[in-house]
Amino acid sequence: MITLYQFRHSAFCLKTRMALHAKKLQYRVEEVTPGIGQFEIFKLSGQKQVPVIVDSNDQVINDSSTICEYIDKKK
Ligand SMILES: N[C@@H](CCC(=O)N[C@@H](CS)C(=O)NCC(=O)O)C(=O)O
Repeated sequence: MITLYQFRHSAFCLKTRMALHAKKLQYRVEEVTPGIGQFEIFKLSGQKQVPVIVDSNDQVINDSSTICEYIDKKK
């Protein structure tokens, strides 16, 4: 299962959700609180922006385009 860390109203996060839906992948969403919640994002991914996904194999990926490429290649 993929976990998507996001801001609900972010276009970059919408782009990521659209890619997940296009591939019919199941995922869960963790809504990130702007500011304080980004500390966890930084600990997780080494940078503070969303979207970030964590795949079940513990792969952590940030940047919506990189995430879309990962999702596209995923079986
Ligand atoms: N190039 C990044 C941009 C991501 C981005 O700008 N995310 C914004 C939300 S729309 C963000 O996390 N802003 C918080 C910040 O920069 O502290 C991507 O495509 O994912």
